[in-house]
Amino acid sequence: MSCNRYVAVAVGALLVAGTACGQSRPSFESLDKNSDGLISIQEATANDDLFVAFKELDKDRDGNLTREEYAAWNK
Ligand SMILES: [Ca+2]
Ligand SMILES: [Ca+2]
Repeated sequence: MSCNRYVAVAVGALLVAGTACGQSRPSFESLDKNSDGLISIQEATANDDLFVAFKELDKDRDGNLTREEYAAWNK
């Protein structure tokens, strides 16, 4: 009984850790809310990691990420 309980807790912790690490990046489409083919800084705020990386990824500094600019982060 107590052993099963321990396993359940361990599995639960792994699930939480996997979610917190966000191992799969969101798709370009899911971030491009208005479907204009660009991720604006406003759209990037939906993802904390992307928001932090935004300035670095926005190579031409136009305030938007193209699909190519986003791909540099998405690897
Ligand atoms: Ca957009
Ligand atoms: Ca750009």
